[in-house]
Amino acid sequence: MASKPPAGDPVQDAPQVTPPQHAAAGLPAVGHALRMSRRQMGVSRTARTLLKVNQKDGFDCPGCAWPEGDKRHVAEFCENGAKAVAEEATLRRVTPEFLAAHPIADLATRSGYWLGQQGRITQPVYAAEGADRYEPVSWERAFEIIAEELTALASPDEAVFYTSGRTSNEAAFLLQLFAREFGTNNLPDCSNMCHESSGSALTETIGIGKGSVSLDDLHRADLIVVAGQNPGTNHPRMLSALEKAKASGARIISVNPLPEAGLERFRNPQTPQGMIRGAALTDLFLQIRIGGDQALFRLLNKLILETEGAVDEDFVREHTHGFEEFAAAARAADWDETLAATGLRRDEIESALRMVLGSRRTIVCWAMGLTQHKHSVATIREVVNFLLLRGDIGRPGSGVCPVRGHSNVQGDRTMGIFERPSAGFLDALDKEFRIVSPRHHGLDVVRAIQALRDGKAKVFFAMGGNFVGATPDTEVTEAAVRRARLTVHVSTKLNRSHAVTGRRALILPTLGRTDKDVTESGKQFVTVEDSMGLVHASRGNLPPASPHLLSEPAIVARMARAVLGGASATPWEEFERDYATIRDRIARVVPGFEDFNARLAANPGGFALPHAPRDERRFPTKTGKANFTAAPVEYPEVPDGRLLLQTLRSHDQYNTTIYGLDDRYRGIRGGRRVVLVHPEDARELGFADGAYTDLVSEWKDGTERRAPGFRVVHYPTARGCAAAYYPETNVLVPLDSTADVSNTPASKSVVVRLEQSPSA
Ligand SMILES: Nc1nc2c(c(=O)[nH]1)N[C@H]1C(S)=C(S)[C@@H](COP(=O)(O)OP(=O)(O)OC[C@H]3O[C@@H](n4cnc5c(=O)[nH]c(N)nc54)[C@H](O)[C@@H]3O)O[C@H]1N2
Ligand SMILES: Nc1nc2c(c(=O)[nH]1)N[C@H]1C(S)=C(S)[C@@H](COP(=O)(O)OP(=O)(O)OC[C@H]3O[C@@H](n4cnc5c(=O)[nH]c(N)nc54)[C@H](O)[C@@H]3O)O[C@H]1N2
Ligand SMILES: [Mo]
Repeated sequence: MASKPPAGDPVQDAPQVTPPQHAAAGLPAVGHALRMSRRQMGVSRTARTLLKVNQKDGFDCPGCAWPEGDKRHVAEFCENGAKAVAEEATLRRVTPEFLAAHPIADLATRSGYWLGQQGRITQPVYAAEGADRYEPVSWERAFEIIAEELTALASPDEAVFYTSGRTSNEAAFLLQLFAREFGTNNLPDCSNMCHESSGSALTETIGIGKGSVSLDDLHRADLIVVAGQNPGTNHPRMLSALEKAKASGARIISVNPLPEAGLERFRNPQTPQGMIRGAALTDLFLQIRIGGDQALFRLLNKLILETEGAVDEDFVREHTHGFEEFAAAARAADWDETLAATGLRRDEIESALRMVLGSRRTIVCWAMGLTQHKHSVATIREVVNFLLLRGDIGRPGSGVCPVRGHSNVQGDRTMGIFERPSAGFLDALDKEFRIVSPRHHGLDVVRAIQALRDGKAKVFFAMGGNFVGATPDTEVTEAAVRRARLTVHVSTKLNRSHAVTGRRALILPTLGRTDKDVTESGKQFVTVEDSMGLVHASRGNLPPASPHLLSEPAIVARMARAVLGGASATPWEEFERDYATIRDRIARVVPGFEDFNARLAANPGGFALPHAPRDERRFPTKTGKANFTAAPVEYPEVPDGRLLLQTLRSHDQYNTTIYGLDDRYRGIRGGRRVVLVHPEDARELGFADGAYTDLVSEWKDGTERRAPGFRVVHYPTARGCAAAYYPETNVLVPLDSTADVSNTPASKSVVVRLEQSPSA
């Protein structure tokens, strides 16, 4: 299997390489953001829009899920937030004329970057069976087509409803309600590829699948461990929190195979001294081998157990379960094995231990570097063991901090976007709407692809996102989606998924976060939940990209009426007219949202959802306690002559949305087909810096997958490891290579060999 760079694309991929930087943000970042914004939006729209980002009367930044502090700056956004806003608020437009001139086969030759640059989609469009291009269609007809296909299914479980994490609470609540009234729990979401491993591990060990810290906790911590995360690019506003924590004496350990500029030094663009000098952030950099984290935390746990007085015995006795079994496993941890698994030196781990023992309040933050491996759930359980040992959950200044991706991915899950909902949630939903939700589990992302591939799923509906662009095993996935009878994408911008269609295909254009949303009953707002469980309103203020757009809640409501017709007693029309009526129902179904509308009105900055472990050291697990666990230690085995590849984000992208071709902090410009390899490994494998290679992944069933034409960059990553950008490398990730328990694609551990490109 091989994937070629897109052929019809005028954008040249010609990477230029300079040494990586050692600090993030500062003046260049601000300038870069404003240039990109002006190019997309012009000067006055840029000013009008950016001043509303993350303000109490403005909209929630469509970038990451990092929370806003209570004292907001006039400019409460970061470089990459500004890029996310510009991408959505752009003045460029994809019109029916554009789609008439570009058949679907032509769109399929274009890169994601080119597709995104064409602008906002302005009208609903349809590709009929056998048609070679999209044509305008009325909204009414579009919903009829969906109804035709959904009602023709042999079972509701032949339909799949995917959600990406930008969808508001209101739209997400309606979508899951519709799916369940229709009769399926097939509600996969981007979370299945993202923090599912965190959710699985945390639910089992502390009883709730969300982080336990607030911004204030971060500011008060003694020690912050940042493992498997690149906040300088993906959560830039987190750097301000780390800077503040450091100023009050916190220390920071970074655990990462790459030295990431943002974690080294931060030049805060919101303070004059920050712009000039900046603050050093990392005190200890543990340059770990990919996948070595479970071994590292296991050994630290053993060392804590062996240190007199280091364990918080009162906490362990009163609040935890399973200590003995865990302690026996931890005591068996082996130095040599750990050094081999992590690639670290003994003195580095000893320094880390000293910092841990010297801290009374420790927080561990993590993202995709911990969640996208085969043994990710076991790794995060070990992180929980580490915090439980010292009583670091449910105490100010300490706790677990999985840093979420999409701006409302956490809220969507809270609203019931989940293929394995709890019985309690479904009972409440059924009671409120007098329906009978299916109780059997639905399909997650990987299982949905398998079902499409095997002809068991026939209608694919996506509320946002870029399903074929973001999922693994691109060729398998694209072939699977092409088998569908109908594909429907609710989207703001064009992407790869619009070029990979079922027998019939619809694109339904929708309002984004920045767009004003006015219905018969007046101006509407929506709500979101950030990474720390704070719920707040989001109000767009720009005239919509086109008069033909519908909001996401309106699209779900109209689809529901078309599909369910008189069989549904749910007041879909009322929901479409007035989102407050949706919130009234959320208040009665979802715990923590009691008096939702009133609390929003009383708290313009938002309110915090309850979190039993954080608030009262209560752990709603099966044992009623916080659970220690004792999984065997795992780490990836890499055959000789092979590298372990992680697929990650550049500085100029938001997942599959490519803003530009630079990865400034890593010193890469003008191209994305690069592979970062340690100079010694590259030399051993016979690749000079600047040589071109194909990446060939090897999977245990003997299959190989190829991504051709990557420029080798000699780069200071951990030995034996390599890094290249997603989504170009998704073609290398086997569909069956997933995390145990969470089933998340293992896109951070792909065994590859380098093969000289025939063309080079
Ligand atoms: N600007 C921007 N912001 C974003 C996004 C974006 O694409 N662009 N995406 C959003 C989304 S959906 C998400 S989920 C987050 C993603 O945020 P991140 O998780 O920061 O994103 P990645 O680029 O995948 O980076 C993974 C990091 O983990 C490290 N890593 C890889 N493997 C390992 C390992 O085995 N162990 C350790 N300790 N570290 C490892 C990598 O070197 C890298 O620093 O960001 C969100 N915010
Ligand atoms: N190899 C590899 N694969 C990965 C990852 C990785 O690290 N490596 N990361 C994974 C992760 S963490 C995630 S979260 C997924 C992301 O998977 P997705 O969420 O599916 O992908 P995105 O690229 O964020 O989706 C972008 C599209 O969303 C649409 N969109 C943007 N705003 C809106 C809106 O307001 N409403 C609607 N309806 N549509 C909108 C636009 O059409 C845009 O093209 O990818 C995963 N895939
Ligand atoms: Mo994500």
